Amino acid sequence: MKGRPFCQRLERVFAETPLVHASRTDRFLIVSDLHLGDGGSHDDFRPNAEIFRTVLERFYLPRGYRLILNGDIEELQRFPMERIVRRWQPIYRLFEAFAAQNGLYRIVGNHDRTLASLAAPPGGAKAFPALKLEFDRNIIFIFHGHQATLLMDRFNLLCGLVLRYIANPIGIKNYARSHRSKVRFQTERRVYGFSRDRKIVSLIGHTHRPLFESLSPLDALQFKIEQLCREYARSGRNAQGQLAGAIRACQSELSYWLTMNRAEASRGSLYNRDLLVPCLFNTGAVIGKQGFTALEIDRGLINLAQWTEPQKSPAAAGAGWRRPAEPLEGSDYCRIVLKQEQLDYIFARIKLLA
Ligand SMILES: [Mn+2]
Repeated sequence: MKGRPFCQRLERVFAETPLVHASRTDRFLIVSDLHLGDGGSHDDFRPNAEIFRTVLERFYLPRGYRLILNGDIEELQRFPMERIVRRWQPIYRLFEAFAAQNGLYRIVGNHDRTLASLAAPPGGAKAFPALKLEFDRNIIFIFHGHQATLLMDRFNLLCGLVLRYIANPIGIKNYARSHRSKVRFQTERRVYGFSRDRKIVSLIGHTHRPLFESLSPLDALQFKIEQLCREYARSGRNAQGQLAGAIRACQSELSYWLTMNRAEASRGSLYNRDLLVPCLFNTGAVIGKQGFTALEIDRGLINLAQWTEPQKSPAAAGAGWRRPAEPLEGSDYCRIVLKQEQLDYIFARIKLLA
């Protein structure tokens, strides 16, 4: 893989990114892909604007989290900056509050790439190509992810434009969808290989698909169901009733994630060829269909959190196999920790397995 253009590009970004030292008491919130627009019906951010603003202002800001915006914050391919800034004043004030109180880092994506040339983009932090967090010589490399598939993405954009303005036959639409899924798969596989070779953690966005320890929620649920079935076979009658309930809850959550990601349904895990190394994480997108996902680095732990309205997600029920959803006081929203692990344990496995 070394020597390929994408690899040289990632290598260069990696080498040029300065280290930010972090400690076991630090808290970081990492989000990506807000795609802020002009507030009109083509603005993808609009449906989640309220949940995003409320949760950041009432949960993460008062708890001292530093905010890392990992790319595609503004949708500059479709809207001019002035209109975005005018429409989303409350969001920019929130970014400024993080910058003033806790700390704010901005990383560019493919839809807001031009920000890197501004000395002070709106929100109060200069934008960089990437960020490296260092915990005792272990590195978490945070970047948007498009660098792994630049050319394919450009082709994808062209394809999208052709679809929007010129052609509309069903054949081409299906082709575009399968192409997008191929690009996403390739982005993940390339970044996975890059981080495994360097024995680091990479934390990306861009594909809009959450990943934790290199697994999607779908992969993780399938493993969980297998593990519960094994436990069921070993257990007595009393425990079996409870386990059967937990298995049913996992199954209903599995079908929820399948409807959320139809493209995923047709294909299995990305990494079944090798031993799985937990070196790739993805925040998912803020413009999710029912709430949003984010990664939290919380005093030595890393969490994949989902924020949603309780009635909208089967995971919120918990059903005896996962901690129950925590409501955010004074709002209709709740936080569900989908996955959680000790950073030390992740670094140790990468060192041993990669
Ligand atoms: Mn992107």
